[in-house]
Amino acid sequence: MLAPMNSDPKLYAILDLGYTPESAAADSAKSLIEGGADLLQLRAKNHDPATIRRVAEILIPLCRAAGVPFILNDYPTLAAELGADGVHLGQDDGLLAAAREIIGPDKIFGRSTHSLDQACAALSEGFDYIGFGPLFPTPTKAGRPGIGLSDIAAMEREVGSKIPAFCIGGIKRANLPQVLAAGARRVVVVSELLLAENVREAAAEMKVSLLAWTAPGADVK
Ligand code: TZP
Ligand code: MG
Repeated sequence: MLAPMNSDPKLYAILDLGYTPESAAADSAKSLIEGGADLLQLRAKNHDPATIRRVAEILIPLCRAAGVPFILNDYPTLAAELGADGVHLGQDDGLLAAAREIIGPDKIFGRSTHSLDQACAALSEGFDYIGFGPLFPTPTKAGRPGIGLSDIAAMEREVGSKIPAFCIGGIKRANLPQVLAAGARRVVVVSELLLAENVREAAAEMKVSLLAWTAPGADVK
């Protein structure tokens, strides 16, 4: 059964095979989920489809059991075959309509955006959520400059008020307060969690900060 996105997702974790070997994928995913990840994405750049399929088949039951949507980065056809809950598309990964045609309409579709204009375009196209960043340069997405924090508030007003908008890129426990103070309400985190000594505790720490800062009635700047 499809796991829907909860109504107020805060922490979107990516299990990136560039950081986590296949042998550790299940343990890392369990820790991310136990730590409070609201969505889990499998990101596997430069891995063969057989590996992606194998890892996805381990992660999907873990996500299902926890009611956490499983999102596949790229590969709409594979996402459809695997029964993923959704697919995440970059700017160069084609139109939403094409992915919908492949996977079906009732899934979760996310788009990476790198500017306010792209965020607005993804909203208009009909995406269910966006990623917005990278806020800071990050080795996880090497070669892409950080867009900084200055557009977060406008993006939240124009897009984040209508669909979940997750800030991404170089977000750590140490700079999360700064990101939240700039207006972010949701984040995607990769290396900070996957490289943490204790993945579950690192995720839980970030989730607590996100919930505390953005709780209804909280003094959100
Ligand atoms: N898209 C924009 S930044 C990024 C992606 C996939 C990587 C973020 O990774 P990290 O390790 O949390 O900086
Ligand atoms: Mg992509």
